Amino acid sequence: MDKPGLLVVGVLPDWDLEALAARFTLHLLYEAPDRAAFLAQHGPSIRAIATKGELGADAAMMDACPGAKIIACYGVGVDAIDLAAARARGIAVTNTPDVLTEEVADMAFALLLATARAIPEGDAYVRTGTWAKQGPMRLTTRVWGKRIGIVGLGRIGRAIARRAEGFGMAIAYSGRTRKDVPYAFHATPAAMAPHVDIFVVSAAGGAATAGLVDRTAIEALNPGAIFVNVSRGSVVDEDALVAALKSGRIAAAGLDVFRNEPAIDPVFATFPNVVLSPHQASGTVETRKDMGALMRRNLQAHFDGTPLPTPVP
Ligand code: 8YV
Repeated sequence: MDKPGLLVVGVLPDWDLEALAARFTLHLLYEAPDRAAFLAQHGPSIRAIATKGELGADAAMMDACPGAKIIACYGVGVDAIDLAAARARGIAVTNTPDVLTEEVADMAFALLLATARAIPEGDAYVRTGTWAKQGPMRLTTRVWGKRIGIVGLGRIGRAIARRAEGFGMAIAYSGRTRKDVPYAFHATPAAMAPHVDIFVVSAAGGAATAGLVDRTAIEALNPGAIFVNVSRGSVVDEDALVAALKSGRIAAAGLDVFRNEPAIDPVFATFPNVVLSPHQASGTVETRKDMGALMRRNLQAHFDGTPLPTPVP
């Protein structure tokens, strides 16, 4: 019997492609020079779509693959998938929650430490021989014991908070609802901003949070604050963030996500006090293997007619 067609929207590790190829005929959209022509040619044989957090799936893709009744996302964020269009077409959507939570929280702390303690600057200082020529480097900023504010206390936000506890920090969070946690609650990022030294964005992306960290919130940050984003570029007013960096009002930023990835605003690369990361928070071998396995379990369950392990409601 022919294997069902699987549209692979973005690059996946070889170990995933090999495992998927055992069950599906793979159609690699990311290798197609002409997406529309590729979808017109292969769409009719596609029975499932494998996409990624940052790539998603739009209504046109769904219409080009009318036999696809599942979109399995390799990532927790489904903001780039047109969920209303999927629902209207009776297409199930799954994602990969939990398996990447701790990894993304690690990245938030990596960016926080890298910015506050100027790790890239120190690395260059040693590497270029400046240390030997000029002596000690400039002093940096303390992390432990500081006040941290987390925008979005979901799974990832809570994992960041757990790490912050280990650093002896005073923890605050903003979100739609107050949670049963011993941390200070603020209804909005703008209300939280004046009370923290370190501001970490970990809210889910999508229309509901677009521009949530607005100009008011960024202008309310304390002088010398450190800004970290491991969620989505869309959550932050990037122009306001750039203005705060240009004016020197905030000390530094550690950014894993941006608007217009991967062709991000080149201004970010001009700031010596910004640590840049290429949307890599879940990008360890261990976690990506877990994400791939969970995505495949969802696809398998769909074709077996058993309950999906992690459906998106
Ligand atoms: C990406 C992410 O999916 O989980 C998410 O929402 O943004 C990431 O984990 C990952 O980069 C795979 O492309």
